[in-house]
Amino acid sequence: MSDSIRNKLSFSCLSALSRKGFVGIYILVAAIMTASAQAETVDIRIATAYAADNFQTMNLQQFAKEVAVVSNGQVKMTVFPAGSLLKPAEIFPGVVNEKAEAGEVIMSSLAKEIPVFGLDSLPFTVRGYEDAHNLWMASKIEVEKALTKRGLKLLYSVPWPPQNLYSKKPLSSLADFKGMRMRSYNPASERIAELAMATAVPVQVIDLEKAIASDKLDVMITSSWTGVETKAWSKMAYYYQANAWIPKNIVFISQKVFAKLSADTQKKMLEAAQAAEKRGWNMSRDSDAGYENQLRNNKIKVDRVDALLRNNLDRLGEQFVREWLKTASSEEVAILLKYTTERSMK
Ligand code: PCA
Repeated sequence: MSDSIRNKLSFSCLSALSRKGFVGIYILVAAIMTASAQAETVDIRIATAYAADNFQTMNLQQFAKEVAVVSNGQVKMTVFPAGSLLKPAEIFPGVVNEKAEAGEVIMSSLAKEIPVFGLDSLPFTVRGYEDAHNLWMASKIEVEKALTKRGLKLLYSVPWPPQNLYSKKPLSSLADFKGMRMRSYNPASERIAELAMATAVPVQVIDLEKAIASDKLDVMITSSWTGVETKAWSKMAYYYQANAWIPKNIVFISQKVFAKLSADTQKKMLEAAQAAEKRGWNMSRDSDAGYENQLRNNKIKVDRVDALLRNNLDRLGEQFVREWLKTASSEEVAILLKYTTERSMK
């Protein structure tokens, strides 16, 4: 074999080899990239107490979907509705203790453990959504601090429609509540039952339809939405627009889990959360009247509160706030002051 032929052969062998080598390296790099992309996929289970077709949960689902899209599938958020991952009372401690990566709870249910959350259900303190939003703006920083202390990060917060009174019998003064079985779902509704000389009956929303239908309750405070979802008309005949409070759910994630995401994904998740907050406030506000109509269509008498009962409720609310002020921290009082001062200037 001539040298030139030998050279040619060895060159083509070498280049074939190096092509093979290149392909090999390419495959190797691609495999590493895929593996690391797979390793970066973060699964986030979100626990909520509310039913899949509730507006809060539908909004949460959409948030989860949007996060999947903006993170190019790297973050997979799965919503577990109706207490299917953690029972309602276990959701908050469950995320703190890493039994789920994220959760949604109604803030005021934790008013005893986290006093600043109690601001959210001070009776008759907000007159409507605008007030509720101002209260949220005044309290958000302290709520975030309370979550940070527990290793959690706030994603967003959305209110339920105003909390109104459902009753089997007509209500015209506070005296009518005496001895009634009144459903409670947070310390505020529990204390109101006590102050009204009713008996507080704690019932989580997932058990509420059954509790009403099986005649365990005479009166309850909740939203138009929850009244429709629980077919309150099975026993309740009256609905009074008492506007007790406009309580908010918060959606939060474990800080540890959040820290696993790239800075870009974190930013995108927070943007999607902001959009969810805005969308949720609109869903809540815009659906309330329609849900009250559904109550009417099912023969519940929807009415305003009569003057005497209004007066009684307002006094009761004042007593509640006086009690709250005795136990509130200076930060909480400052929030209330900020909110009431700004409100009085409008
Ligand atoms: N529905 C939930 C929370 C507030 C509301 O409107 C409930 O009744 O438990």
